[in-house]
Amino acid sequence: MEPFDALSKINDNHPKGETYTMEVGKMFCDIEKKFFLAFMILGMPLLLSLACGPADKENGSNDGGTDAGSDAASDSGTDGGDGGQDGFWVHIPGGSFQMGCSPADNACQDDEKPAHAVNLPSFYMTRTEITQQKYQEVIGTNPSLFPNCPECPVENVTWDDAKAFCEALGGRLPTEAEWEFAARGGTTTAYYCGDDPACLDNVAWYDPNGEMKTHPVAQKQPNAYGLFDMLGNDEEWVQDWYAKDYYGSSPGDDPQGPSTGDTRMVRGGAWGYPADALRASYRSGGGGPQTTTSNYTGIRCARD
Ligand SMILES: [Ca+2]
Ligand SMILES: [Ca+2]
Repeated sequence: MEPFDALSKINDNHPKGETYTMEVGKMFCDIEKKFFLAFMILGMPLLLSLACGPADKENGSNDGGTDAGSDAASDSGTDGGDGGQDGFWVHIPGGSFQMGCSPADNACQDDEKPAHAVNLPSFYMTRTEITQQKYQEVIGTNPSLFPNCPECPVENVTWDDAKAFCEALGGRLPTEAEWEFAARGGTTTAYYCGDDPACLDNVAWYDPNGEMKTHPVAQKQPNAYGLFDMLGNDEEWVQDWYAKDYYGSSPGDDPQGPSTGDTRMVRGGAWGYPADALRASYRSGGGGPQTTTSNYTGIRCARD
């Protein structure tokens, strides 16, 4: 199956679809009106409208705080403890959990099943999404499409950019399993705030409250591990390749994802996504090839 066919199939599964930059022309022609407008607002190419015509309503859309890390570079790799309230890295204890479709979740897609036991050694995760300011400090540029917001998560980065950034901090991208374990924070509900999406307003920026843009990190309530914006704001690149049926054959111990694939995973949903796409088990195969960029997709790092 061609990768783009696979993505189209995934799109069919999702209430609002998932569209990413497979080919520039295809992406922008497929884009939902709202996403299209976001680009327009950002001063992105007027010429796209000329090239593609009006956004296609039928095609659905992209499904798509204080920077706790302002002093992050200095403690990267050295914080052996749990990290204080202000720590850049948060210690995530090892343990076992059920990865995939939550017991009371009726919105799960096929790729979230079967739920299966996963065991992970301890690791560290960044308390927040990587901010524009932090990215600028470390890499020397800020590729973000949302301007004038240094405390907002960096976006418009490829998977390769994300990987390179984390490695520059002495870390790496989290595996998909680490991401979900960290996001759940010991919970077994669809969202880490419960099974009712009404709880999301307290913890996440997403379509109903996101106002079509990213927001400074750590303004909403953190999860049980003290991680902010695991759901919403920007979705986050993870290490793994995407395979729809991977959960049927995933090893139980520290799974690393399929050995190869066409698209990389992103997790957590974003500022413009519906509640369904912020579920802890939700898998977006629409992260796209690792050269894809979007103003939905940013970075969170892990390390051993
Ligand atoms: Ca996020
Ligand atoms: Ca999916």
